[in-house]
Amino acid sequence: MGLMEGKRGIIFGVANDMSIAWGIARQLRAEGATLAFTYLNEALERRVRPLAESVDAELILPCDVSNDEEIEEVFKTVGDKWGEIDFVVHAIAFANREDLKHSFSQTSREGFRLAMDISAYSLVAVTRYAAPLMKKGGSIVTMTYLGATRAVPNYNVMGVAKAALESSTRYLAAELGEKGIRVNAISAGPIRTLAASGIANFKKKISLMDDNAPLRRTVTQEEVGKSALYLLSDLGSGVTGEVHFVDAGFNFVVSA
Ligand code: 0WD
Repeated sequence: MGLMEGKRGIIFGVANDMSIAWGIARQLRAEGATLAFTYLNEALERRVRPLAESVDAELILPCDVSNDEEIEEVFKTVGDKWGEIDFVVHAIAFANREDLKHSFSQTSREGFRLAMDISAYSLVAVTRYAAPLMKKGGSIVTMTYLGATRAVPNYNVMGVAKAALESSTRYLAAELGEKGIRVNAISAGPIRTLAASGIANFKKKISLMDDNAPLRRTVTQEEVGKSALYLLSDLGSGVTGEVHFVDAGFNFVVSA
């Protein structure tokens, strides 16, 4: 019997087959989870729908997480169909490209607000609607990066948003622990995805891993998926409020 047999949950953040959320979804499905997916807009629906159908998704729903009504609607639809859920994957981030290109002090007020809203606040909003459906407890996983705690070149406003996301993870875990709901973040090494293409010199981040990470390489979507499986299944039952590094050990190396 699979680790996720009988568990149902929602995956936020698949944009295409390179997405980290897709790597997580495949691991969960392989262990028997029943899945729902959200997509940001119609353009992405064309990519997400066939992927979701290939893992027998029961629901494929639109959701722009900058809009509370859309988040509420997702959980209403899921609640009507399933009654309860066991897990949520939050793998969403956004910042204006200009705000990732120029120097950090040039970040606009609106760009700062936008990055915080979509990349950090959305976890709070999603959790608010998810928690009432986690009637037997549950597990929520979000995605972060080392740039939350260190000033990583070019990560800029996204690093600040990830710091807020990691702190939100701890506050949500502290609040929801008594309901048996766990909230954790995975800090992944650099992986080539659509979102990563917005970070200047991203290739250099990968080559730094090849030269300096203890495993002498970066990590894969599949490896992030395996750690998410641990945190979302009963294997992670004693773990909450953590930032779990899946970065080939780079976190403890002083970068060159
Ligand atoms: O190296 C990397 N790729 C790392 C990514 C290292 C460590 C962490 N992460 C994080 C990202 O910051 C993000 O939180 O992992 C998460 C997933 O990112 P990803 O898999 O790298 O990127 P991608 O495949 O682009 O998925 C992120 C998706 C969006 O894609 P685009 O590229 O269209 O912005 O987040 C979704 C969207 O599908 N998204 C939204 N979903 C709902 N509402 C919104 C929104 N407003 N904005 C973006």
